[in-house]
Amino acid sequence: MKVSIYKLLGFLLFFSFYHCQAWPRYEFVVKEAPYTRLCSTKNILTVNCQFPGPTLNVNRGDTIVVDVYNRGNYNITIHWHGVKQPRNPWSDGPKYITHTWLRATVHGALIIYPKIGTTYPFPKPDVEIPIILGEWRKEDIMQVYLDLERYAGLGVLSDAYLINGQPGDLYPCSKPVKAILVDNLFFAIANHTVMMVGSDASYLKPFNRTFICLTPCQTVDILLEANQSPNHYYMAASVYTTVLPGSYNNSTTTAIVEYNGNYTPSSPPVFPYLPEYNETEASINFAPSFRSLADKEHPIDVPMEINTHLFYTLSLGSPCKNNSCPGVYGTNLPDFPQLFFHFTADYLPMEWEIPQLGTEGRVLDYNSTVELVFQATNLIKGADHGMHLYGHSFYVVGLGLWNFDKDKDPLTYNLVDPPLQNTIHVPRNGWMAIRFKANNPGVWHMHCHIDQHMVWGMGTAFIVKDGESPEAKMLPPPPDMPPC
Ligand SMILES: *[C@@H]1O[C@H](CO)[C@@H](O)[C@H](O)[C@H]1NC(C)=O
Ligand SMILES: *[C@@H]1O[C@H](CO)[C@@H](O)[C@H](O)[C@H]1NC(C)=O
Ligand SMILES: *[C@@H]1O[C@H](CO)[C@@H](O)[C@H](O)[C@H]1NC(C)=O
Ligand SMILES: *[C@@H]1O[C@H](CO)[C@@H](O)[C@H](O)[C@H]1NC(C)=O
Ligand SMILES: *[C@@H]1O[C@H](CO)[C@@H](O)[C@H](O)[C@H]1NC(C)=O
Ligand SMILES: *[C@@H]1O[C@H](CO)[C@@H](O)[C@H](O)[C@H]1NC(C)=O
Ligand SMILES: *[C@@H]1O[C@H](CO)[C@@H](O)[C@H](O)[C@H]1NC(C)=O
Ligand SMILES: *[C@@H]1O[C@H](CO)[C@@H](O)[C@H](O)[C@H]1NC(C)=O
Ligand SMILES: [Cu+2]
Repeated sequence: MKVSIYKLLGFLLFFSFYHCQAWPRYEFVVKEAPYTRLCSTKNILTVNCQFPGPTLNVNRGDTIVVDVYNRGNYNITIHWHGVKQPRNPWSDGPKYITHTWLRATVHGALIIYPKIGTTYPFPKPDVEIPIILGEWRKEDIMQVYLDLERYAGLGVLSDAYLINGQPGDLYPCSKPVKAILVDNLFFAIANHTVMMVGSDASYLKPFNRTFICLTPCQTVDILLEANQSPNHYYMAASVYTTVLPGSYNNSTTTAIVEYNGNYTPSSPPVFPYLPEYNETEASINFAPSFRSLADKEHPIDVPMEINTHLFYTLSLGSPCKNNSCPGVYGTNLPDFPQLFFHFTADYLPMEWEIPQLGTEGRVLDYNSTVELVFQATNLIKGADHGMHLYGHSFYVVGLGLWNFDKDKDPLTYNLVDPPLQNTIHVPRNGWMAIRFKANNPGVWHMHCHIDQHMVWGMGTAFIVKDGESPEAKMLPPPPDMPPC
């Protein structure tokens, strides 16, 4: 799984293929390769033996072809966040077809530059650097996953966090780096504010921050102005969590930003301020600043008339162990919880911690306009969640802490310039309201991107029906689609 922050800068003309008619073509060979981190070596699954995987640089509107050869031991699918798959739900990465834990090492950045002849809605950057925050476990990643599924335990803690595949010099056996799986991370660069200009492949109205907080697989575009005195500065990331010390890895990953020129760098480099692991305020004051550009060149299309209201609670509970959930799938996911209780109360009855097990999805008519409120609950002390929907990006129209109030909170919705996202951080004991138009036929997985939560069952699917016209119908499956 990946969390990537990339700065979209510069305009690179890599591709001579604009001169010929052929589409740019890339080859991804997925296979194992030995990698050493933290003094020990293990085989990990990689793309082209690279970890993180290769970066693809494309322009908006390009058609590219990626040939993927699987030389690994598991069946996989490859999927890109932020890229629409119109009418094509066949590369969706559901469980039993792909193993999401393999994302721990099979991930990379796709950088989309503006259409040729157009430019950014912000100052054109001089250089561009993808930064991928990740995690490292010394144990084999599939073993971690299988244990989690069999015993429904907590899983092993990460042994390190990574910036572009390296833990950084605060860890043993690690060199300074020049330049996720399960945790929310704070990230900062010493003495520099960063300007947020995009998230999940959509532009934002710029705003500045001295640190940011990302949920697994969230992507942001930040501009860094190199306006400080020439020196060496650490960039660093550490965990934000609501669990107790000892239940997470409190280590910090680093890389170093080096200015060019003749100077004597401070030793050690200047270290940034990162909030404490449990500073909820710091983790949630980020998302409310996200606003779409919502101007003539970058219009928004937020549904104003809603015909499908959904309210999904997010709770930790007792999952299906050893694939013991009944049935294949059904279409009876309730639109509302059977019981409305004080979701975020300090103490909740133990018996509510045991959920009904099921494999239910929700059917949506083509073009339905959906409002979905995620309400985090405090069952088993609650947790933060990183909700992700395939097939559709959605507008985040509202968010808050504590119980959603159906009478008051909708009055505070941002319907003017809400951000367009595909992965969102629903804070512990908070709620988030999203809107989208179900105009992409297919079966689309929706799940928490914190992988333990997903293994514990925090996921469902939207089954979006075909529309009337041929352009509103699902494409046929690929010929090599595995049978049921
Ligand atoms: C799941 O299966 C494994 C072996 O097949 C067994 O050891 C384990 O106890 C089972 N777990 C549960 C919760 O039934
Ligand atoms: C966190 O990571 C460090 C560095 O790898 C490791 O030494 C430490 O044991 C880990 N802590 C926990 C609680 O797992
Ligand atoms: C970084 O910021 C701190 C406090 O804001 C300041 O004391 C220090 O001189 C700065 N370091 C550099 C190298 O600019
Ligand atoms: C953000 O910081 C940049 C300098 O890095 C500055 O030019 C810009 O005006 C700031 N923007 C806001 C909204 O404060
Ligand atoms: C990190 O955790 C270890 C043990 O779990 C503890 O000894 C250490 O003081 C902690 N470090 C910080 C910075 O909290
Ligand atoms: C964070 O945890 C520390 C102890 O580890 C505690 O002293 C502090 O009050 C906590 N802060 C918040 C905001 O909960
Ligand atoms: C779906 O919505 C689009 C855009 O609003 C509209 O053009 C189309 O006719 C609608 N299709 C159906 C079947 O309602
Ligand atoms: C991969 O998929 C093929 C058919 O689609 C199946 O025969 C094979 O057993 C699968 N392999 C694994 C390791 O799941
Ligand atoms: Cu979750």
